[in-house]
Amino acid sequence: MKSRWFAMAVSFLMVATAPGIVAAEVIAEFTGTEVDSYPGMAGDGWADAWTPVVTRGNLTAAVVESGDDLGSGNYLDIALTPTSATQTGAASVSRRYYDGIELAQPHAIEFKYRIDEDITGSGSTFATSNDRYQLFDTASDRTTANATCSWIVGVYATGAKDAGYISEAMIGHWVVFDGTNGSDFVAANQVDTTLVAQPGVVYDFKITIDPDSRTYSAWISDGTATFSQGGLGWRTTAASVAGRVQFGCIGDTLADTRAWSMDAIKITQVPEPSMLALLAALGAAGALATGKKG
Ligand SMILES: [Ca+2]
Ligand SMILES: [Ca+2]
Repeated sequence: MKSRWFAMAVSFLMVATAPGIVAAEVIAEFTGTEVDSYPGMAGDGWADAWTPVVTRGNLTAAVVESGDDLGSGNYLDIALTPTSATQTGAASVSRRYYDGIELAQPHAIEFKYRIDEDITGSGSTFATSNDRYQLFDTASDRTTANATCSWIVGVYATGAKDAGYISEAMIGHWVVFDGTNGSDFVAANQVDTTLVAQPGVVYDFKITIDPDSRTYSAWISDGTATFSQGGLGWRTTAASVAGRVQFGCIGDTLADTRAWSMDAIKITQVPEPSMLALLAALGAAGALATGKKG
């Protein structure tokens, strides 16, 4: 009895840890290698280099070397200044992951992110519906979110409340989108994390995609306070995620400067809940069979 359970557990673990099922990791740490710099190049699970997307603006993106401000060595420092006095400027950096990550299977996207602009001070230019930070997945390289997004995380200004994008309580907070797979970008489809987006604070993110239910979970921490919620609906009607990580922003005047730092991007396949349950059941059965507790 004991040996049969042992053999089953061993064979199951061999399957579970086989290449392509659990093992893959796609990473951006800005270490300076050909693949892992900025803009970098295709390789190590990335389909291409980082793609800067800019509309009416100057985008600067530079690797800060040997800095440890975000807690993970080199990091990427980004800023946008609009170049039109009459129209909105916008920019993002975008990269597609594909190799080793099954987009149709659950996977997690982790990263560190810090806003480097005073968005709350009395002289702040972060004020209108066209001032925002937005992190998301879409079907094409874009500056900001649209209807093809699966997950969306953002920080919005007072004007976004007036435009109906967020509620008043969400102004200046981290906000996550909770759509209905074809839903509008309106306050009713947003969730207030209650985490204030504080300049200079490093936030850790973990977005976990569940393609079966076309939902995602969001976990955000400032090192002390944590937001965590699952079952967040995608915005897109698509059956699968696009497989992009995109970090974008908008500014609406020449006086605006959006600025942020980012690092430690890690995309991993995660075991399906059914697989975890099976592993747990095997572990419990194995413990019973060997007469051990715990
Ligand atoms: Ca790094
Ligand atoms: Ca502005």
